[in-house]
Amino acid sequence: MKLFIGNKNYSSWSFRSWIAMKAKGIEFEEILIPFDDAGGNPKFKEFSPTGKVPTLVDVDLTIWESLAILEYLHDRFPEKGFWPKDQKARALARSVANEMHGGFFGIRNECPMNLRREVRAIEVSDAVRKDVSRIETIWSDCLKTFGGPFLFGEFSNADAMFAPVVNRLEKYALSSHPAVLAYTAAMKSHPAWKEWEAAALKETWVVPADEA
Ligand SMILES: N[C@@H](CCC(=O)N[C@@H](CS)C(=O)NCC(=O)O)C(=O)O
Repeated sequence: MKLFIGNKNYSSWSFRSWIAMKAKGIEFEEILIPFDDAGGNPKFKEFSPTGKVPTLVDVDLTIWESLAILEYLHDRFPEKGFWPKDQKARALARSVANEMHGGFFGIRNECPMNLRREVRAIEVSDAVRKDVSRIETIWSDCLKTFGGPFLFGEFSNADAMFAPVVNRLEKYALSSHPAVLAYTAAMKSHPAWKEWEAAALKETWVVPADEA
C-alpha cells in the first residue's frame, strides 16, 4: 500500500490517514510530495483524481478523501479495530468523525495545523470560539463515557480525525478544559504522533498561508 501525503508540518488531512495506519500497525510506503500551492500542486494530479492529499493506493485501487480511506482501512483490516468494536460506540465514533470532516470551518480556516509553531494565542472569531466549545463537549463526553485515554477507549478513526485539532487547540492556546488537556496529553504521547511530529519538526518548507 502507498499513502501519498503532503508536508507533515501542515497537511492536516494527510496526518489523519497516516496516524490511523501507524497506530494500527499497517505496513505502507509513505510518499511525501511537498506543497506547491503557488503552482497549483500539479504533482498531486498525477496520483489523485481530486489533486489532493491524502490518497491511498492499494495495488490497482486508488482511494481519496480521508473518511473514505479510513472506512477502507476498516474494511480491509477488520481485526485491527479502526472503528470501535461495539456497534453503538461505532455509530457515535462515525458521528463525531463525520462532524469533524464536514464542519469546524472556523478553527480550520483561522488556525492552521502547524507542528512547528510555538504556543501563541491569536485573535479569533466567534466561529472559532463556538467550534472550541463544541469540541470540548465532544471530547469530555467521549472520555467520560468510554473511559479514555482516547475518545472511544482504544485509539480509533475518531482520534485520527481529531488529531490535527489537538495540535490547533494547543498551539493557539484555545482551551484549558480538563478533558482537552487530558486528551492532548494522551494523543501527544502516542508513538505514532511522536513519529509524525519528529519528522514535521525536521522539515524546512514554509507555507506562509499556514503561518497564522
Ligand atoms: N476532503 C479532502 C480534503 C483534502 C485536502 O484538502 N487536502 C489538502 C492538504 S491538507 C490538499 O491536498 N491541498 C492541495 C490543493 O488543494 O491544491 C479529504 O478529506 O481528504
